[in-house]
Amino acid sequence: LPLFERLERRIVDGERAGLEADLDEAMTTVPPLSIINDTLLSGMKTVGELFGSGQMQLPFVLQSAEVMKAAVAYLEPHMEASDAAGKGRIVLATVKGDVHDIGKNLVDIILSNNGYEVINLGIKQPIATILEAAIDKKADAIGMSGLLVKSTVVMKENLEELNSRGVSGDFPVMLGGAALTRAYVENDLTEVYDGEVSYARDAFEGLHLMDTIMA
Ligand code: B1M
Repeated sequence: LPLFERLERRIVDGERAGLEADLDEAMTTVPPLSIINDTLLSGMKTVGELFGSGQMQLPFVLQSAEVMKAAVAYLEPHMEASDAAGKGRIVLATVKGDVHDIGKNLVDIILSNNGYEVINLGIKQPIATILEAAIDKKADAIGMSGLLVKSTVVMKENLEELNSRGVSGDFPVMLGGAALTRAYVENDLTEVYDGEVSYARDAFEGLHLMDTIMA
């Protein structure tokens, strides 16, 4: 297979051996971020479709996720970081009950490489922990990620909790993840939250939103 098809195939097949050599070769022609966005993510999309239609079992999805994570970790040091530093601080977490973290970690990488300080709390984080970190670190915003449909409900509950703790004015909230839609966030969740809440389709929109929040 040609290089980029082979790389995409590696994600789908969960094939780790020789990954770094292929990534090195790919980086001679395109920047690391394009490799992630144009090649690796379309492999993950295929994985999602295969799993969703019952053609792929969970352990294989996990293997694909491991290869995806290894690839992103390998590419990250090669990414261009902006000189701007200290643009703002965000607490980032995958919500309670949800283990998906590849997208959240991409958001972390993009924000960190563009001058933001990211406090990445990891997966399955209850809102109490997220809020505690946000207060403790004097964060400028809270970011929540979640890929399960039930996580969209958790996000709504989290926003209600922030309201009832009286901190909605302190923390603009950015939400993202495959199960969310812009309409749900912009219609239903803005109704719920007394502060600012916005939807990011991908990590770059997340960066753009942070720039807007900090402007
Ligand atoms: Co899961 N899983 N999974 N899974 N998994 C999905 C989400 C699913 C859609 C697959 C499917 O059925 N087609 C489905 C959810 C269905 C639903 O809720 N209706 C599903 C399921 C069912 C499950 C389990 C329940 C399976 C089971 O146990 N029976 C289980 C969940 C356990 C739990 O959470 N409690 C489970 C487990 C797993 C693995 C562990 C095997 C693995 C995760 C490994 C890991 O993350 N460390 C996994 C994977 C890999 C997937 C799919 C295939 C791929 C997800 C991914 O990494 N995509 C996924 C299919 C899909 O999403 N269509 C699926 C790549 C990633 C870069 O995209 O995270 O969307 P994403 O991030 C994007 C944007 O959304 C955005 O930026 C990123 C791009 O730039 N973004 C943000 C994300 N967060 C953001 C936050 C922001 C801003 C932007 O600001 C704060």
